[in-house]
Order: sequence, then structure tokens, then C-alpha cells
Amino acid sequence: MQKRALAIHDISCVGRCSLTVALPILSAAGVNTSVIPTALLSTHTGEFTGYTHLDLSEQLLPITAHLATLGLHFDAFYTGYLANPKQVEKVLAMADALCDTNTHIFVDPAFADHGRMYSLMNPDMPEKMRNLCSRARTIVPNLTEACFLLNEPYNANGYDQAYIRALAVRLSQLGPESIVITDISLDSDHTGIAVYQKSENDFQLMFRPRFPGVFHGTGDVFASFLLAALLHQKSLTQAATLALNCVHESIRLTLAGGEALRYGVQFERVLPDMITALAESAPSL
Ligand code: PXL
Repeated sequence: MQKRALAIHDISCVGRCSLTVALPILSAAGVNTSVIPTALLSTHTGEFTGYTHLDLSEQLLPITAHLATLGLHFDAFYTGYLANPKQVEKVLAMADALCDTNTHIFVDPAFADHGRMYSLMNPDMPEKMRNLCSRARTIVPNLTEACFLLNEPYNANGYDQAYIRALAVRLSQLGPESIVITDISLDSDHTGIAVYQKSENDFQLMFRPRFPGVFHGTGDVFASFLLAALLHQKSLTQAATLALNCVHESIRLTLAGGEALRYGVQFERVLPDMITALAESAPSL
């Protein structure tokens, strides 16, 4: 049976993040993907100025009420960028209305990076987002978001494996079974992820050589590849490896192509490889 996902993120018209990333990646993975947009922006807020911003909070519950009448089963309920902390409460109500016990609630906190909250974010977001993370089966914070969620000071570097493992364990104590923390660096030449599965008490770090630069939207690209692989019944380790490789390759192609980095990464060029890897029983990607 074809899998069905519901992606709840903003639409940034230009800049490759949120729904313009989640939808193509999940669709290419063969997942029937519905969307509920949380906000409409002309671009993401990372490296642009003068962007427009329309908060779609008032639409969330009416859209949900209608969709709930359709009696659909969603295999995944995938949340990303929310326009304000109050939307978190609405998203929890949406989960009540649209999820069943088999729905994989997959949360990308998507409110901060590089030690700071995103430009339009309200300071109450971390506390509210903690409630949504508690409800999730899988969460994919970057290191900044992990620190905000746990009220920990953020260190860009100067931490060790034991520190990251402790963060992952504490995040799992909020509720989720699977934790993937992105943007981990134990040395300046590598960047990677921490993967923790609570029921197995299994913790792994995975690294790739670091490319110089700030790559917008890669958290969204990573999360979407990860969910695509999990919906193909890959293990957490397999899915995280595939997603890390796909993001690494997207960045490599972007740098080789010379496109300005604020336009995001060229994940489109990796989709054929993703499709091949998803079809393998032990993905080589
Ligand atoms: O990629 C995360 C993201 C999503 N949506 C909007 C953003 C950002 C990051 O800056 O600004 C609107």
C-alpha cells in the first residue's frame, strides 16, 4: 500500500526549504504527501531581507476539521517550521484529529540554528516546541535546537561524544523513541549527526568531511530524506546514513554548480540516487 504523509511547514516561495523541499522528496520516494501550510513567505528568513510573511494560523484548524471528515489514515505526521508558539497548540490539536496509533509523528523543531533563533521566532517557541516533541516518535533537532529544548547553553564546539550522548538521552526522556541531532562537530574538518534509539539504548555518531559555508534548508532536506527512508521501513541507522549521504551529495553538487548558497542546496539532483537507495534492501547510499 502506498504510504501517506501530512507535511505541516511553511511555504517559502524561493530558497529551498520547508514544503518546497518536503513535498518533492517525499513524492519522489513514492509517498502520497498532503500539506497544511503554516505560513507563506516570499523567501526563507536566513539570508534574505525584505521578505513577506503571512501567518496562516487561522487556517490550521478549519483545514484540519475538513480533512478529519475524510477519514484518511496518515502514516506520517511531519511538522517543521511553525510561525509562532501558539501554532504548537494548534498542531497538537491537529494531531489529535488526524493521527491514529499507527501514525508516525515526526517533528523537526525548525526554530533555530547556529546558536540563535530564526529571525521571526518568538522566545516562547522552545518551551512550546518541547510539548510537540513529547508527542513525537522521532525528532530531528539541530544542535542549537537541542540546547534550546533542554535549556542548555549552546557551544558551537568544545564538546565531546559523552556530552552529545547525554543531550540525546535527555531529549528521549521528553518522550520520543528516536532522536537525530544534526550539525555535530567534534573537529573542524568534519560535520555530522548523532543518532539515538531509546528502546535499544543505541547511540551512534556519523560524520562526513565538512564543506565550507552556511547551507540553508539542509535541516529540512535532511529531515525529509530521513522520513522518506523510514517510511520505506529502513532502520533508523540505515535511514540516517542515507539522509546524511544525500545531504552531503546535495551540498557537493551545489558548490560545484556555483549557485548562491542562500537559494538552498540542489537536492533535486540527488533524487534519482535516493530512489535507487530506497529500493535496495541494504542501501549503499
Ligand atoms: O529551513 C528552516 C526554515 C524554514 N522556514 C523558514 C525559515 C527557515 C530558516 O531560516 O526562515 C521561513
